[in-house]
Amino acid sequence: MMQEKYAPAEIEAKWQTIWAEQETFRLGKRPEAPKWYVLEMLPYPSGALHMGHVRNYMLGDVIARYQKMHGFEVVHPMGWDAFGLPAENAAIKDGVHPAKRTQENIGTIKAAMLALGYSYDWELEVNTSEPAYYRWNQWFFLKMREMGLVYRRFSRVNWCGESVDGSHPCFTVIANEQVADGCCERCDSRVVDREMPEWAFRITKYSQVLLDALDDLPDWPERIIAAQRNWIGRSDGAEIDFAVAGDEPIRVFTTRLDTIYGCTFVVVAPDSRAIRLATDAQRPAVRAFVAAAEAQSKAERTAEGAVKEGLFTGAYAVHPLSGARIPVWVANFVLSDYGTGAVMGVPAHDSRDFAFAAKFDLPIRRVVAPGDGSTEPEGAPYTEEGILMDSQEYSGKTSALARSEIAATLSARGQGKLAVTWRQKDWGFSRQRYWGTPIPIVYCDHCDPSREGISVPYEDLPIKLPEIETEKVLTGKGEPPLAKVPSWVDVKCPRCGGAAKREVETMDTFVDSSWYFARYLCPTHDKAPVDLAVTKRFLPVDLYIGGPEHGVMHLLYFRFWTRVMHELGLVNVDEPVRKLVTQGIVNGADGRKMSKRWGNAVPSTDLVNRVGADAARIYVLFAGPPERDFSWSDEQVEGALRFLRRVWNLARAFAPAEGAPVVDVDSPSARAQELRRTSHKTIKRVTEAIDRFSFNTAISAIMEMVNAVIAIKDPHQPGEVEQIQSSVRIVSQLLLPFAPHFANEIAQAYGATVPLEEQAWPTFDPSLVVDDVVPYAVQVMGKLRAEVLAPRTATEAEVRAIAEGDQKIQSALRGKVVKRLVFVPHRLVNFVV
Ligand code: ANZ
Ligand code: ZN
Repeated sequence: MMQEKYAPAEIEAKWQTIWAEQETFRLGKRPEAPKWYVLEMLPYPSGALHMGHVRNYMLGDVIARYQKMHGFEVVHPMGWDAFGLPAENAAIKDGVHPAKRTQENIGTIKAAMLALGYSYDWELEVNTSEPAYYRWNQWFFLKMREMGLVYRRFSRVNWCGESVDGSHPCFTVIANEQVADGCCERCDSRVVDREMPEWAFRITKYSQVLLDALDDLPDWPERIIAAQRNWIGRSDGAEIDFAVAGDEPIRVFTTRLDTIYGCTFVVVAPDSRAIRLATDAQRPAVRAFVAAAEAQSKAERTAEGAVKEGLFTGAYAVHPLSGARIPVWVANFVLSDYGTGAVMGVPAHDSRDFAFAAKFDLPIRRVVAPGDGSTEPEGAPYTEEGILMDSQEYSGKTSALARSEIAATLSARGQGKLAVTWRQKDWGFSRQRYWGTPIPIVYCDHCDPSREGISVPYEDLPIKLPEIETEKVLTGKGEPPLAKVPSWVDVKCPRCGGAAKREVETMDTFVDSSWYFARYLCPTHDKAPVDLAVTKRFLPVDLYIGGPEHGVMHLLYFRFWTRVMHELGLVNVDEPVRKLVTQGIVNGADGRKMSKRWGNAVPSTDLVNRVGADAARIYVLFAGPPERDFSWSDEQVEGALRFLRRVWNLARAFAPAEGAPVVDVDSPSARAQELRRTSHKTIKRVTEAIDRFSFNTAISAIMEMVNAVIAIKDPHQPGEVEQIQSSVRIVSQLLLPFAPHFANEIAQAYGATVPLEEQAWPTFDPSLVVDDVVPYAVQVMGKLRAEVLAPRTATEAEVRAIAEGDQKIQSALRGKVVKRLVFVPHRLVNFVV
C-alpha cells in the first residue's frame, strides 16, 4: 500500500538503509561483468556541500546507476582532497588544528552526500591527509627521484607574502594560475617574485607524449584539449647566434627565421646578463632597469597591454647574415625563462616589436611582402607569411622555403639551428606549509655538503606529520611551520648516523589528486600505492566529471602521473580517462557564482530538508544541460516537487493489489495501444538522452509521458488500467537514475522485490516507436480477427510479421498452413490458409 501523501523524508531514509544493508553499491559483486568506472573530481572538504557540488556528483550518479542497470560492474567512489591551504589558514585565525577541522568537515559533507542518496561504494573512500595515503606520495617521490624525475632547482617563484589592506598572506609559493592581477586568488595579498630553491617534477620530459596523446582523446571536450595543447605550447622555430664583442654570442629563439633580414635590434631579458652586456656608461642605468623589472611580477610584466619598457644597453651585436651592427636592448616583455631569454626584434613583422620600435624610434625594415602582390597598409606591421624581399639571395622565395634554407646556411656555419621551445615548465611542488605531505628528505652537512638532499630510506615511510601545538606552529609568520618543530626537524642522517635536519617543506596538493583514482580501487593495499592486478581490471576511468577550471593543471598532472605509474608497473594504461565531461557553474539566485564569499550558496541540507533529496536531484538536473551554467531558482525547485507528487498520486491511484498477477489483455483499446506506444517511445527518448548526457531532456520526456498517462481520465475500456500500470512501472525504471528513492518506492508498490538498481534498464519494442503508423485490419480467411499498427513504410513482409506477432492471430492460425497472403497497403492483410 502506498501512503496517501508523498513523504520524501520517510522514503529516503528507508531506501538509504536498504542500500546500505544490501550493499547495493559495493564493488566486486559482478566479477564476470564488464566494468564501468565513473569518477567525479574529489572534493576539498570545506564547510558544506552546496548546489554546485551537488550537480557535479549528480552527473556521475545518474551514469553510475544507469550503467549498473545495463549490467556493468560499476566503480563509483568518493574521497577527500583533505590537505591544503584553507584549513591551515583557518587554523592560523582560530587555532583549530587542520586535522580536526578537516575531519569535522568530512563528517558534515559525507552526511550531506548520504542524504542525497548518491550511489557510492563507501568502502573505497580515500582521505589524502591520512598517512596510509600520503606515505605513497612519499614513495612516489623516492621512486621518481631514482628515475630522474624529481630534482631540486633554484627558480623564480610566485610568493604570496605581502599583506594588502589587512589581508593574511598564504606565505607560500603559488602557481601562476592562482595569481590574478598580481594578487593571490585565495587571500588577495600581493604576489611577489622570489628566487628560492624548490623541488620539481620533470614533467617536461613528457611534454611531447602528453601533447601527442591528446589526439587519441576523442571524448574530451574540444576546449580542454585546446587548453592543454596551448599550455604545453610546442613552438617550432630556430635558435640563432648574434656575435657580441668580448662576450658569449646572444642566442635568440625565433619562429620567424624568414624575417631575419628585418632584424634591426636585439632584446635581452632583464637579468644579470643584461647588466654584464651593458657598456660601462650604460651599466648603472641597466642595473636600475633590471631591478625595477624584478620588482614587477612575471604576471604583471607579460599581461596584455602592459607598458613596453626598454633601455639601450650601449652594446652592439653582429647580424649573422648581413653582418650589420645591431643595437642590443633590454626590455621587460622578454622573459628569461622562455626560449633563450633573448629575441631578435623585427618591427616590420611583429606587433610587439613594432610598438617597441615606434616608442624608441628604432628603424623598421620590411622584408616580407604578401604573396598575392597586394600592398600591405603603412603604419602597421605585416605579420603574415609571404614572399621575401631585400633579403639577399633569399629574396623572392616563400617564407617557408626561406626558413629552411636560412636554417641550413646558419647551421653549416655553426651560427644557428632549428629548435623547439615549450611553454610548459617543470612542476615545482614544494610548499612552505604544514598541512601537506612531508617531503622525505634529510640534509646532512657531513654527507651532503652541497645540500642536494638525502632520500629517506623506503622502510622509514611514512614520514608522518608531527603533532603540533597549533597556536605556536601555525602562526602565518616567519619560517615554514615544520621548521618550528625541533623534535621533528632534528634527525639522524640515514647515511652517517650523525645529526641532520629534515626537509621542512611539504608537497603541493596536486600530488595527492594525481593518482587517487587508482588508489580508490585498492584503498587498503599496503605493498605499493596500487595493485596492478586490480588496476588492470578497472582502468581507465570511463567517465570523469569535474569543473573546467581543472582543465589544465590537474588534468595534465593526472595524465603525467599515469604514465609514471605505467612505467613503474602499477597500471597498464597510459591515459587515465576515456571520456571527460566538464560541468557549468551553478550561480546563486543573484546570478553570481555560488560561493560562501558572496553569501549566496544554498547548502544541500537546506534543500533536502525542505523538498527531499529526490526533488533536489530532479531540480539540479532539470535546470539545464550539464556543461551550461545555470542560476538558482526557488520556483523550479517547487516545480520538481510538484512533478514527483503528481507521479505519486498517479501511481497510488493504480497500484495493483498486493500479489496481483500481471495480466496481458487480449484486445486492448486504441487508447491503451496508444499509451503503450507512448511508453516505448519514451524509453527510447530517455535512453538516447542519457547517452548524450542530456539529462534535462530525459526528465522532460518522462514528464510528457506522465502527462499522457494522466490524460486517460476514465480508464474503463479493455486493457487500459493494465497499460497504465505497465506505464507507471516504466516511469519508475526511467526515474531511477534521477530520483532513486522515489522510483524504488513505486517499483516496490508495483511488485518489485529487489531494488531497481539490480534490475535491467527497460528496452523498447522497435515496432512501437515508429512515428508514422497506420492501422491494418488482419483477417484470417476473410474474417476480421485483429487490428494491428504498422509503420506507413512497412513492406508486406514486415506487416505480416507484425500481424503474426498478435496473440489472436497466433491462435487463429494455430495448426493451419498459410498458403497465401492478401496484402492491401495501408488497409488490410488476409491470411489464406
Ligand atoms: C622574431 C620574430 C619575427 C618573431 C616575427 C615573431 C614574429 P611563440 O610562438 O609563442 O613561441 N620570443 C622568443 N623568446 C621570447 C622570450 N623569451 N620572451 C618574449 N618573447 C620571445 O613565439 C615565438 C616568438 O616570440 C619568437 O619569434 C620571438 O619573436 C618571441 F615577425 O622572433 B619572434
Ligand atoms: Zn650524514
